[in-house]
Amino acid sequence: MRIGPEHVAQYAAEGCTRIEGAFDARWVERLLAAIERCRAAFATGCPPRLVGSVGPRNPPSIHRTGEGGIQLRNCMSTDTTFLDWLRSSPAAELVGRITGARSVRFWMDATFIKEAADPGTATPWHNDVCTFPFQGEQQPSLWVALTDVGPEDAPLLTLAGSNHDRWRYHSPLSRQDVRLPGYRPWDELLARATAPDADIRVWTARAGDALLIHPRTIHASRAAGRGRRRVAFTTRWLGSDVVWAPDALSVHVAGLSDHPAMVPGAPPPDALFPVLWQA
Ligand SMILES: O=C(O)CCC(=O)C(=O)O
Repeated sequence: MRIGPEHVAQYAAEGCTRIEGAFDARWVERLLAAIERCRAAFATGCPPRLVGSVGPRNPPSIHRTGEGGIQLRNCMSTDTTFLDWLRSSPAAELVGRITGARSVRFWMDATFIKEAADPGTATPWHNDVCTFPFQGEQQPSLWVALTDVGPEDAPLLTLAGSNHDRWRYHSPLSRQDVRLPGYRPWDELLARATAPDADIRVWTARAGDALLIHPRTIHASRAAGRGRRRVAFTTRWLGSDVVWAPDALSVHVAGLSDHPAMVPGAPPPDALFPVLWQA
C-alpha cells in the first residue's frame, strides 16, 4: 500500500480518496470468508456468537436492501478475522495518515452485499455523521471493495466538496419529531446531490482498493448490475480531535450512551475505545 500527498490533498479538498491496493488478496479472501460465516450464522435464525469485544456497541444485525441487497452491521466482534484485520492490517495507519489524526480508534462497521439487478440495492444519498454521537473532523469511513467494482457494479458516488459543509443533515433514519439547530432538512441534501450541475464522482475500484470518506461527504451507491455480486466492508473511525457529543438525533448504543466513562466534550476513553494506531 502506498499513501501519498495526493491522497491527503484529495481527501481534504473533495472529501473522498481512493487508495489502490490498500489490502492484499489474502485480506480480501479472509474478509469475504468471515462475511459469509456471519451471514450463514444469521441464516440459522440466531445472531452470530461473539468471539471477542471491541467495547460496547450495538449487537450484530442483518437488514435487507431491496430484493438483492443485504447489509450486515456490527459484525466486528463475531469473527477473529475481523478482529485480526482491525489490529494487524494497515487500516488504522491509513486512516491516521490521511486524516492527520495523532491517534486512531475503531467505532463501528457495516457490510454492503448487492447480488441482484434491483433498484432497491442502491444506497440512498446520505452522509455518515448525521447520527454519530461524536463531534470532530476525524470520523471517516474506510470503505473497502472486496469484489471488483465497475461502473455497473453499484459503485459508490460522492458529491465532491460536501465535506466542507458547516452543518449536519437530519437523517430519515433518526427521530422525525425532533429538529435541532445545526441540522438542515434531508430534502436539501437530496436536492443538492441530484441537481443537474452536482459535482458527482463515480468510484470504481478493484478488490482490495479502499475509499476514505469524510464524515460529512454526501454519498450514495448505484444499484447492482445484472448477474454481478458487489461486496464492500466499511468501518468508521475516531481520530484525535473527536469528542463525545451525543444529542437527541444520535444513534443510541446500549451500554455506551449511558456509560459513566463517556463524558460530553471529552475524548472516547481508552478502556472502551482502545487506540489502534499512533503517529
Ligand atoms: O456500499 C454502499 O452501498 C454504501 C456504503 C455507505 O453508504 C456507507 O458506508 O456509509
